Amino acid sequence: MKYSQIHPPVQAALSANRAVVAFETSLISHGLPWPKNLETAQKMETTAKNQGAIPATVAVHKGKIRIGCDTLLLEHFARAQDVLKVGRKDLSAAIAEGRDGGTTVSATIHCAAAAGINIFATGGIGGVHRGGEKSLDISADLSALGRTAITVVCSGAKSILDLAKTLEVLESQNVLVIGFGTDSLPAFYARDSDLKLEHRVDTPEQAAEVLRAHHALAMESAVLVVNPIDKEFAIDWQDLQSWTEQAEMEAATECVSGKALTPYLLGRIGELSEGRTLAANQALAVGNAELAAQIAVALAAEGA
Ligand code: PSU
Ligand code: MN
Repeated sequence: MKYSQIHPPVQAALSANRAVVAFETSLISHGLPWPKNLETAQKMETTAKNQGAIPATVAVHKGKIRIGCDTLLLEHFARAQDVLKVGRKDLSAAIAEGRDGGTTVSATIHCAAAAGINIFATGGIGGVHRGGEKSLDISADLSALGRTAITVVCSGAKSILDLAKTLEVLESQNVLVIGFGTDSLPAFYARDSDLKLEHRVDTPEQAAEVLRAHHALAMESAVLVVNPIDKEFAIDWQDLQSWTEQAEMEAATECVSGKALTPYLLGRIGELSEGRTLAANQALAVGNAELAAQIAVALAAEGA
């Protein structure tokens, strides 16, 4: 295809109706620093393979959408400094300009679903920023989730956000949120928020059952399977709040806004926590890759 290229192992798995899990590249190019970013991307891919699924990391490379990256390309996106943060709306321009782009959740799910992939995993989705009712800084991830039939395995929305408002917008967007082994919304680096969920599953097979119904009903929106971070890596909510408030104040002083805000806050909180949030981000992203692969395998087993 002129605009996109499917990596041969991904194409083979799709043709044979075998399990495939999509991953994003913005997490690599904008979410985590070198070399933690490459290590995380590789661990996500290896973990998916160990569960019997084929990983398909999505990116824009020299103006072409890649569905699946080889090791060299992953390293390129982890090292390069001039990679565009590509949301869904930016895809067409990035292609026409021949750019390299790290795709966010909104762009990745669009490309993955178009290629026939029905599961995607990441760390945490974007959402409504604190004070979003005034700034209107609401991630394009939310509206994209409302109009893309795909399953997203994540640890909720990033803890730098207003999680209650994010959950409200997900509801308005018709996005089903299911707790995996939990009754409340995970808070990214922290295991728990005080926000209760209406739906819960405890096994990949139970999740696959919900997804079969979702597909049979031809739903056009996403299903969010929210998976808490491993206890061993979880960070205390109060610590997170104080780092986040400090990072928010510094962002305001330095006039950081728009696309640059999320990467700035994540980076600054990584420094303030002396790397603990980076280790946590890696652990939760790899945990989500594992669960997504298990669900994909369960779906493929009985034919989605
Ligand atoms: N998950 C992570 N780290 C990240 C992201 C997800 O663990 O950096 C990225 C995703 O690409 C998500 C984006 O779509 O952050 C949200 O950015 P914004 O708030 O600007 O929409
Ligand atoms: Mn934003």
